[in-house]
Amino acid sequence: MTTVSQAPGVEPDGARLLARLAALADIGRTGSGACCRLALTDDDRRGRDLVVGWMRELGLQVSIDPIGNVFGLRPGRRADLAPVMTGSHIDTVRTGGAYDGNYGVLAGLEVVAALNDAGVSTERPLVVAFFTNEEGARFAPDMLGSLVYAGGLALDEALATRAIDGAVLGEELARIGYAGSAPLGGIRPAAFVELHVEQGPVLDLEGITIGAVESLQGISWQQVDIVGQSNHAGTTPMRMRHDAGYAAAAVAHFVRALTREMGGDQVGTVGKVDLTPNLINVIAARASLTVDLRNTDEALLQRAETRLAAFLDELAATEGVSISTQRLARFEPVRFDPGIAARIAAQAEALGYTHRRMSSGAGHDAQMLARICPTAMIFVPSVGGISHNPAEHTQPADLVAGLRVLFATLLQLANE
Ligand code: HGY
Ligand code: MN
Ligand code: MN
Ligand code: MN
Repeated sequence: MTTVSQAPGVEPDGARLLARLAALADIGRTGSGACCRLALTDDDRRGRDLVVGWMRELGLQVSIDPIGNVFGLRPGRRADLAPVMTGSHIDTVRTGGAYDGNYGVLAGLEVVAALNDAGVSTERPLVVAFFTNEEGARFAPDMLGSLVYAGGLALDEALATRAIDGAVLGEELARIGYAGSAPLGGIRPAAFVELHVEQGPVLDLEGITIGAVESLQGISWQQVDIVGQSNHAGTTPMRMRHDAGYAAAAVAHFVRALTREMGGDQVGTVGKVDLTPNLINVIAARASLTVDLRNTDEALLQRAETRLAAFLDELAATEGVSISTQRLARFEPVRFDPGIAARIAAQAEALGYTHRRMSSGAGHDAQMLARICPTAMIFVPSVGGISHNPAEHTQPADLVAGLRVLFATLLQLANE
């Protein structure tokens, strides 16, 4: 595969990227140093306004669709050709780091800035995008904006989604001024490449700079609601309890034991537990918790879901509580485009970076774009594999390496 640079001598500016990353990371900064811009909050709006401002400074044609996805288009020599798109998200979890999502969007803007500075045009238009509510931390499912864009979720159903704080998605979108009118799915890319920090330990442990991401594991999110009976913590004999707090803890223990028993790629997380009345001397009347199960193999993921359902039935009977579940997200494992993954690996090789093929443990907008066009991802190492944590860090040299591979890969695709 030829990897002759389409713009010899043109280099993206790593320092400019790092400066933009620092500026964006300051929006929604918490006392503990985290980056907190939950989807469609005022902090998310401030982050969106900053990035849209940069898009306009770069001369991009900005369009916003009805679910708040934002696209910045740089015309190519051939307006009749479908664009090459890159991008990610800028909403964060509550304990977000500086790079999750932000890095892919701002690296895309740096590719545009470098081409503008050098006066280099491309055959195809280039688009840099950021998608609404990738994290799914405030509104479920995750990757909601790119899922609607790819036709996997009806717009009206998405707009009616209720947040964990009770807000309605469509109302929040209008409130922050990002309920756009551009035709949904109006921009149909010829290819999509997402640059992202790995958020896991593989590249860092192996001392490898670039991941050419070929696949992404399946994701199952559900909410489990348990109704027991509040009672006095001191007077109620153990045999008479219907303890929703104990039942919630039993679910978390089961999920951990299930992952141990299944082994392989199976992971499971109970990340959110709310008890009512949540008081020291009251047996919990109700518990609401979330279970996140993931596996690279669809059949195994289904088996994990079935095992959990059977355990919940058994727990309800033995503890004398009622248990109901609600599916919050369910995505099958995704295989990305081998041709694009190969281009990424070849560009990394040509630029002299160590690289390997790999799968993604995290969900990404790319898994939705893969439904409508050839798609793959570029990973760079996360120090210690830490993410969704203010300690999230990637060495500047690795951030620049990912930027350079993205630059070369987009240029190659935009001139094919
Ligand atoms: O949960 C995920 O993997 C993604 O960050 N929303
Ligand atoms: Mn992300
Ligand atoms: Mn994330
Ligand atoms: Mn993600």
